[in-house]
Amino acid sequence: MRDRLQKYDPEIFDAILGEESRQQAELELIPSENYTYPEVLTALGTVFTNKYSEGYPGNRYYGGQAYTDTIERLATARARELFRAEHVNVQALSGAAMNQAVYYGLLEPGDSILAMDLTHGGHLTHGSPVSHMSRVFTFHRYKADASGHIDFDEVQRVAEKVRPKLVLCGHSSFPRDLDYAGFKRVADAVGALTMADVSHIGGLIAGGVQPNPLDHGFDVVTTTTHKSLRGPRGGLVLSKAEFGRRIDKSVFPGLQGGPHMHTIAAIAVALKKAAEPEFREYAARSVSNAKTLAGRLIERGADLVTGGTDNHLMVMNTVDSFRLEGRDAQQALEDVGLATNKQLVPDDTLSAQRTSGVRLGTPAATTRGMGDTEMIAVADLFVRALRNRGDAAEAKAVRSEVRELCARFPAPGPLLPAPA
Ligand code: DSN
Repeated sequence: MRDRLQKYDPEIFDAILGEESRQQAELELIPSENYTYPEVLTALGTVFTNKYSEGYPGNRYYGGQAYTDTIERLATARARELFRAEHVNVQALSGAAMNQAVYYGLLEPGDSILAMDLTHGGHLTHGSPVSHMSRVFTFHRYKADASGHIDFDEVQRVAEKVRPKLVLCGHSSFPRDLDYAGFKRVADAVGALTMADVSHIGGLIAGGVQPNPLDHGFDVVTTTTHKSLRGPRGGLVLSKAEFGRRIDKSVFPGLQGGPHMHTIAAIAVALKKAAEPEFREYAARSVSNAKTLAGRLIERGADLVTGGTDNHLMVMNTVDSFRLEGRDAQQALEDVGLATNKQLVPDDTLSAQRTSGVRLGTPAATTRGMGDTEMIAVADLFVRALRNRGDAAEAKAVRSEVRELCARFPAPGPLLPAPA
């Protein structure tokens, strides 16, 4: 099959090879990225991509659904069991779509949502002014203090003032555990629904190393499937049974047409993997690796937001640590084969294009099989790259050590060639 693509479209084929080689030779430290399983890649590249399946199992608009129904039923059953959810929707095409589906399904335009401040770890789809969601719903904010603690008396004061219909927690750059019981208390006091977007830590919850908001009585939990969960790109909406019908209708026909059945097949495979005992070890190691990486970075003089991490990610203030804007730090790290992303720090005074920090995490390095020893080595390479920015000989030496480390811990995937 690869031969046919190579012959027919060498430009695309070469780009695929280039990306395979890049992923193999560079170390992925962006906390939202991962290397998925070969079995997931196989399921993605199947004839399910040919099929239209609007509707839900047993109730579709087109014929020929015997096998699509099988995979969607398996995917939903596996997710229900893994996350102890009463209802699951597996059709959202991405994280943005899954969150929109919840807002539109459970709220009315103009309703208020109380969500985390974006520079403190919230997400674009939690009401960033540049997101269409902020034109439809009214977002209000809460923050964490410098240690990552959220003052629930203050959250409650804001909630009593703005009377939100939905209290939303969850993050894309917050390195600390969340107190779900605290959010639930605030929501109950003002009669609001509760939603947690656990996209970053979905795999850590599935692996049993982070609390599950559903166990604390949350109404809705959303998670993407391609981050710590190691599946294909997609979104799950997990909820109490009473909200299932409204959420399903909101996903289809409210927001989307035909679901991507090849992705749903691949999500089902990833969920089967996540239920295996090895996945619990993987999740635990992602967290222990992050703690080791954070500890070593701090020892080497780095300033981490909240002073460390409880999960798989950390945010480094690169201006305070290395007198470098996030944008420049990201570039210096990329030059040596360490992939991170520039990141706003709490109450950042720089723009999102410049930023005062970078975000890094361990899910992908952990998938490669790396442990504490490698995390210490990575922290040291990281610091060398930033301290010696502009020194070409040092950058070359660091790059070569990163490559050597990556070659010893190959990323999974049947199609990946060894790095040059
Ligand atoms: N882009 C994802 C992340 O990096 O956290 C969230 O959408």
